[in-house]
Formats: sequence, C-alpha cells, structure tokens
Amino acid sequence: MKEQPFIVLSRLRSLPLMAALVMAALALGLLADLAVGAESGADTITVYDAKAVERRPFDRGVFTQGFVIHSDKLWVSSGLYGKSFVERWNWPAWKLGGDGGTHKTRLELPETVFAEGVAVHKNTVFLLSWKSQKMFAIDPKRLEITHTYALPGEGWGVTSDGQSLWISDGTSRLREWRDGTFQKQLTVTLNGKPLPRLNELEWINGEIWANVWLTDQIVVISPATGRITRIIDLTNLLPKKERRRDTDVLNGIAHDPKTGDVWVTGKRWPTMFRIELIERQ
Ligand SMILES: [Ca+2]
Repeated sequence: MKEQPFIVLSRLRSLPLMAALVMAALALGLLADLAVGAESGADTITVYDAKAVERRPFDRGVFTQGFVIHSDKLWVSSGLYGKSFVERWNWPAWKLGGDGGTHKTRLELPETVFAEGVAVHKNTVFLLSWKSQKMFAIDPKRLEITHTYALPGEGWGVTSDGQSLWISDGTSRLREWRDGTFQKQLTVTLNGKPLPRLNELEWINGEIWANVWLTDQIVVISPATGRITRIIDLTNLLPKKERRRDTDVLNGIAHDPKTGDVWVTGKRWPTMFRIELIERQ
C-alpha cells in the first residue's frame, strides 16, 4: 500500500496515535533486526543520529517523492494522482514564494501519473511513475518530456552514479539501468535478510543512501554487495510542533556535489534540513 497510511488512518479521530505507534514499531524493527544480527556476529553496521545544522523553509504542498541537487538547481518531485509534478528550484539562492514565481518552475504530470523519484543523469532529468511502468526523460531547461521509457514494475526511488541509474521499486531490490537497458539487480540486505520498502535514493561518494518507507530512517548500502553498512536514525528531526495531521514520513535525500552537504526533507514537511551525522555510542 503506497498511499499514505497516516492520512487514511487519521480520518478516524483517535488513529493518528495508532499510525505513530505503527511507524515507531517499524522504525524499531530496523534497529531490532540490527541487534539480533549483532548478537549472531553478522555484518558490522554503525548507527548514526542526525543533527540539524541548517534549516530552510520547504513546502507543505509537496508530497515529496524525489529530491536532488544538480548544477545550481534543486529538483523536487511530488506524488499523488491528479496532483503530481516536478519542480526546478534555484539552488542555493532561492526563497519560497513572494518573488513572482521566478524561483521555481513546475511541470505538471497527467492525472493518470503518480510521480515518484527524480534524478539528473547525463544532463537529463529522469522521473519515475509509481504504477504506470513509465520513466520520463525531461529536458531540464524547457521542462518538457522528451522520451518515455518502459519500467518493468513499480517505480519508487531513483539516483544516478554518473554512469547508471539505480531504481527502487518498494521491495528490497535495486535495479541498475544504463543507456536504455536494465543491467544487474541488487538485493539489499540487513544482516543477511532482504530489507523491503526502499524508497527515495541518493548516490553519495560511492554508496547509495535510501529512505525506508514508513520509517524516519535512512540506510546506507554498498552497491557492490547490497549490504547495509550504516543506519541513520532521523526520528524527531522534524519537531513535534511543526507536525500536522497530514505530515507524513521522511522521504528525500539530496547531496550537494559542490559543498558535500546532505539535505533531507519529508512528505508535506515545512522544513528541509542540512544534517551532520553523529555516531551512536
Ligand atoms: Ca535523492
């Protein structure tokens, strides 16, 4: 179920708490799996907490599915049927609203398309769709779809390593796509067990960072082995006072290639955060 369970549940008065409990249990699940693995002497996995070192206003109207910085632009994609779009924001110089709209430009998607991850690859913007089995190539200047590629299944997250795209589909699988054809598949494992619900992705210094759907945690994956080497726990990054009934999970990782900074945000979050990692003792 890709629709936001939080929203579905929160239609019933007492259930936001239940949704929060479900999410907390899932988040615990990742770390609980880790503890079991540690006892059995499996992979060496380090857990990090994230410290917010800079905040910028984001947009509660964005149901964030993709988030990437490339050549002085921040690309943001937003999901849901009938509401999907991809936006180009000036980066790092921009302010949200109030400047006549010159700070960002939007491409609206057809009503039948639920937009998912976005990546910039070989000077083209690639946008996934959730269930349409399509990936769109978009001209970054004109913001027009120039080509549509077939996807073999669902599209969730996507990132570029410069040569290939890496695509998640909501399972534990990552697919490598190069020059129009699919290459190898990688099964992502946490202590030897496949880890499903991989969502938004970001290639950072030879590793793949992935949001895990329904959690506020990021896993760092070796693209050579599929093994998770690090877990970053971002629970409580977005303060409680900034959360509303429709505020959804963390989803969105962008690495600024010029500065090395890592920015994160979430679905309908009012803020994006530049984070630094602190190893948990
Ligand atoms: Ca990303």
